[in-house]
Amino acid sequence: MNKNMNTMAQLDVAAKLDEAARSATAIEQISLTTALSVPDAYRVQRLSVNLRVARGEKPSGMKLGLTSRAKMAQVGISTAVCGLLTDAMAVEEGHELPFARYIHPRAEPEIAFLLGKSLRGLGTIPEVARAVEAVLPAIEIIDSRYRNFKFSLADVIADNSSSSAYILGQPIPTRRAIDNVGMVLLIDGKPAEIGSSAAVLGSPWRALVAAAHFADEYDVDLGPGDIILSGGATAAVGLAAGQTVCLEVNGFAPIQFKVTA
Ligand code: OOG
Ligand code: MG
Repeated sequence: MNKNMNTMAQLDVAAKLDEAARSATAIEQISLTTALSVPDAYRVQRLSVNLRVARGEKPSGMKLGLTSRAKMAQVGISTAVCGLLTDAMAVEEGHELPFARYIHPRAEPEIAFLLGKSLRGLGTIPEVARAVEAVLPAIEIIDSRYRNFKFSLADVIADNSSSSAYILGQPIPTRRAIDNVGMVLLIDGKPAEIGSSAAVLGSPWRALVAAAHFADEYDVDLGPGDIILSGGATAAVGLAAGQTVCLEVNGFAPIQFKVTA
């Protein structure tokens, strides 16, 4: 096996993952048959998002993943990752999420940031905080394109870190403290996961610093209007058609959506 994939091989894998997402059909882990390094995987991720952009989707920000112990433990990987968001992944609060569009979707409670300025070159919490216009609660819907939701670090990065949809709550000015706020994810009115935003790297602000570093390393433009998802504060919850999913974050209006067939 080669040490580094060539561009054709990267494009091939990107197209395969893109098609798996479009057809909601699980595929075998790439790393089982192909030597995939982490830099290769980020390249594949970018190429697969480029396919979406070529179809008219607009980049809308970045998601951080595996930033809490609960998330790391759930998938057996303890390295933070990032993925790229597009406007087609945004689902309006109160709307419906069609289950048939996904393979095995899971919901997770997150804190999101709405940027007012570019993150380029910023490296500390006070610096990145000045680039933020508002903070919001968010539910991320992740959906691994791999069978049984099983993957290696490089596999999940190539698969755009399982990005599939996100639902944002009401934005609130950044003066509101978000370092340690209670978060409850309810399924049909019953608490399914309970946690705190502090589970995310000690504070979601650290995830924003990580986003700035990832953006510099992988040359991603993040600026006014873009959303940064800081990562699930608890384990993700598997969804089923018919459920009503609600996220309550202390100090914010609740977010709710229904999973339809
Ligand atoms: C990887 C994506 C992780 C998060 O918030 O930690 C993620 C996965 O769990 O499939 O989005
Ligand atoms: Mg997430």
